[in-house]
Formats: sequence, C-alpha cells, structure tokens
Amino acid sequence: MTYQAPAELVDALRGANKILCVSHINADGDAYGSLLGLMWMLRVVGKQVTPAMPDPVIQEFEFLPGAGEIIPPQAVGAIYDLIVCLDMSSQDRMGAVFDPVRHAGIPLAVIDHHVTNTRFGSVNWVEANCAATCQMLTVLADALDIPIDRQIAVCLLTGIVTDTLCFRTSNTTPDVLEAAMRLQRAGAELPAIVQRTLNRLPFNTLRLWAPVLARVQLREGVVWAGATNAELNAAGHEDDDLRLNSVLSSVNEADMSAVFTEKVNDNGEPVVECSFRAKPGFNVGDLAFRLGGGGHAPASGCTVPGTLDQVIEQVIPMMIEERRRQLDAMS
Ligand SMILES: [Mn+2]
Repeated sequence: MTYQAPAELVDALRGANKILCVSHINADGDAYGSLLGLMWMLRVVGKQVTPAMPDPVIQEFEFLPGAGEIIPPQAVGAIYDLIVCLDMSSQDRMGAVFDPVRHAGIPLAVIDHHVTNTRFGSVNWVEANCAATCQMLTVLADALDIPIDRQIAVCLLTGIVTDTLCFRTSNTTPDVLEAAMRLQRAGAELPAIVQRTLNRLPFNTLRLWAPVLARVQLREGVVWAGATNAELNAAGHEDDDLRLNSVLSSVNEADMSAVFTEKVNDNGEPVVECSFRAKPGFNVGDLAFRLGGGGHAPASGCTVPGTLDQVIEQVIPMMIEERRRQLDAMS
C-alpha cells in the first residue's frame, strides 16, 4: 500500500513560514522523533520552526538531534502561521502548549496514526495503518521534495523503532521495514537507537518490579499490575514508565494486559495512568477511548481519576467484559 500526504497539508506547510510543531503529553519515542524529524525537514526548505512539548524532555530522548531546542509551554509565543500537531489523537494532548485564546485563528495541521484520532485540525492527515507518525513523515518528505539527511533519519527511525517495539508489533508491515531501511541508509544507526531506547532499564525500575509483581493478577485472560505513587517515590523512579508492558503482554495465559501507574495531578488529586496491550486478534483501543484516552487495537492508554485500587476496580471488570465480547464475536 502506498500512502500519500494530502495536498491541503502539503500546501499548508509550503504556505507557512513561522511554524510551531508540538507533540503530546507523556511523550514517547514517536512523539519526540516526529516532532524533531519534522523540524529538521521543514528547516531544510527554509521554514522558521519552533518545537514545543507540554512536559520537560525525558532523559531517554535527549540524544535526539535538536532535543535541546524543545521549548516548554510557558516559552511558546502567540503568533505562528501554522501549528503542526504530531502523533496526537486529540487536541487536549497538547497540554498547556496550546492556548485556545492566544492561539485562536491559527490553523492546526494534524499528522497522526491513531485510529481514535478526533480530526480536530483544520487539516487532518490520519493513517491508522501506519505503525508510527515517523513512518508518515518519510512519505511527507517525498511530497515536499525534502532529502532525508542523517539528522532527520535518526529522529524518524527512533519513532518507528519505539512504536513497533523494534519491528515486533502486528502493524509492522513491509512498508514499515522499507521506511526503516531507507532511514538506516540515510545514516541512522539502528543498533544505537535500540540501545538508547528499548534496551534500557534503570536499576530503580527493576527494584520497583518486586513489590509490583508481588501483586500481579490474572483473571479470565486479563493480566494486570500497578504501582502506587508512594512506591514510585520511594524507588526514586526516574521516569514514569514501569516498563512492564512487554513483560505482562507476553504472559501465555493472557489475551489482554494492563499496567497502572498512580500519580498526583496538579490539583493534588490521585490519578492513574493506564497502559493496555492486546494480543493479535484482540483490541484495547476502544476501551481506552471509552475511558477518555486513545490508542490502537494492540496498544492504548488513558488517565483515570482515583487511587490505584479504585481505578483497578473500575477498569479490570470493563476489560474482562471487553475480552468476553471480543471472544464471542470471534466464535
Ligand atoms: Mn505514535
């Protein structure tokens, strides 16, 4: 299958000079990779590009070329010709970067691969069959006649590697491999990117697994585990990812898995970040969407108000019900 960037998007990018690029809260490799990859691409054709993120840059992605240029919400200006929203399924995922009053009237261009995308932009390019937003940007580079240099390639390959868990997800099509091959030929080093992103586990995170895995549960093909905010703080946890998703999603007896991380929001109230995975043939995308989040059939997430216990009590029965429904539909 060949993908094509819509003409309205290409025109919007060509016609703009001062461009704000933004990606989502709780950013991952595809968020950083697409943000910085597009920045370098548009600079090749002389655009004035500012990259912004709602949260501080996490250490894991500081190696990406241009990461030091990412500005926080309070440094974002008011006057841009275009705001490009990357890897973002809904407008609220821009966090405080986007101010509906200050930024009123500025067109939004959405480039995303989430099937749950709400198409909130003035121009929307959503390719739910693409494995990463970074994969879409290789297509956009051609539409804009931008040669992919090493900097661009490193950013884009990082997004593809992280979103496909190194070419292991069910959406790793020949197109994904072709895009990756092209980026590697352009100078991106696959082993170095894998080493810096997927193959890393802080010792504090490993230690946190002990109490968390002691409470792991399996019921009707659903496996789950979660960490309280107190446990996260006590462990001196350096990022917010428990890195347990791939462990739980490999459990033979489970078709769906969930990892819960309890946090405290800006109002001092407990909220729980939920991260879901489904085995091929199962879908956790709809569940996350109903809980106010988003994602894809094999992987999705949401943030639910409440303590760890409250949220598990609310979400797990929904998940079990969802799996039953999907099993029924299969038979
Ligand atoms: Mn993505």
